[in-house]
Amino acid sequence: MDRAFFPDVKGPVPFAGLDSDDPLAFKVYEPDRLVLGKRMADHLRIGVCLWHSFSWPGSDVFGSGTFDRPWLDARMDPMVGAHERLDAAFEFLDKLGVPFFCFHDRDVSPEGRTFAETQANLDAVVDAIAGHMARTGLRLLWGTANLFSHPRYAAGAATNPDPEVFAFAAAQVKSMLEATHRLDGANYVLWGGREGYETLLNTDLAREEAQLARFLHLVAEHKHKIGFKGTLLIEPKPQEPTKHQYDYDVATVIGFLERHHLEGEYRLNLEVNHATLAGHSFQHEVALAISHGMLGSVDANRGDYQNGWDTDQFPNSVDELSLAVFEILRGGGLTTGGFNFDTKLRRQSMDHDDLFHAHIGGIDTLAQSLLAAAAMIESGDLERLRSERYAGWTRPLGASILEGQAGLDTLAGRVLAGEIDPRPVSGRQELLENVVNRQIWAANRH
Ligand SMILES: [Mn+2]
Repeated sequence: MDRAFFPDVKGPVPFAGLDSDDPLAFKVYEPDRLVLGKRMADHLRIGVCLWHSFSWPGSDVFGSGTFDRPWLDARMDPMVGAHERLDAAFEFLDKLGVPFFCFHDRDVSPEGRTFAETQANLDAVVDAIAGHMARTGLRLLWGTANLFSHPRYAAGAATNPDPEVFAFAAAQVKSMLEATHRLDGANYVLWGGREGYETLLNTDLAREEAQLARFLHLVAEHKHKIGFKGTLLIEPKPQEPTKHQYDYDVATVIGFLERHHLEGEYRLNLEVNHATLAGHSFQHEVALAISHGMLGSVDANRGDYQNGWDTDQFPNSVDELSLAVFEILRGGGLTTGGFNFDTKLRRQSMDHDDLFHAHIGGIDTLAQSLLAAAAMIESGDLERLRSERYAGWTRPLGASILEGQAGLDTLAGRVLAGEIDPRPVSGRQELLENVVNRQIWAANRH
């Protein structure tokens, strides 16, 4: 495209502070601001996805696209469209001023009549992406392969009853893993796509689990073979598009990985709304992943509590997100991961600038959550109260139990002798909730 797709935005979007009423300025996100001794941008490592924002026309199951995305026009040569899309996407990324982006193979590059043609299309598009990256300084947070849109994947990819589909998916992941390596991606994500089932009447659960484990071993082997240093990530989700997705939630995926000796090769990409759909808080999923050393990256898009599907909305609640960011900071922060906006505009948000308003608001929500979480860490109140709660386990009785010196006989004998007579103590939940709120409300004073 010769002309700008977002002519009304000069870019990069500036930081203007809370007193500014400029809708095209950040109110909180200030990339170079130091938080706990580290740049805000380096804490958050924000990325934008190319699929929902540039490859989705705003369609839903009841209606066709509402967005102006000229490169999606079916009458256009798909490779011409692919390049136009990249021009618009990198104009957006560059003007927004974020460091990272993410993409699926099929969302940037069309499928050809043969796999060889598909591969040639992807190679050409990856060449163009490399050029845009060199020009703008943008980096790839992660790449992934779309193993769910084409009809061949209707019954899953790795878990398909037909091994030819498994083989086709393997070829596609090999290709996209190598493209991600070439673009120096920080991670590679395997989202479960359609790895799940619609009905148990035609499904062999044990067989499908074994197939999925084999697939993930093949991917890890190829990663080492080509020397890719990024992190392999699995993204838990409980349902949609299938009735039951195998990567249900953090606990399920960790159990699966350990059962198949894959826990050393994979970490988790956690999405806010996938936690909601699984019946968990996002804080729970983050805390559980961190407690197992398995947190990889975050998809910051949220759902809607009044419905049960994946709305992929932009984050807008500091109250909720700050608790998850607190867990991340307490766990040492993100390493190769980041906060990706796997987010969709609402279907009526059809102005070009709506894409900016959505991302600016989401990024400011993340930045404010970071400030609140950092204040919770700095005050030390939460850590101190939690440590006090478990203090008995550092004293002789607790230590003797954990170290295996005290069996049931010993413990029962001491209880019988009246040496041990525990008194209930307060969990102080409301006090703790007040501590959190005070830090959220005060975070901007620092
Ligand atoms: Mn996601």
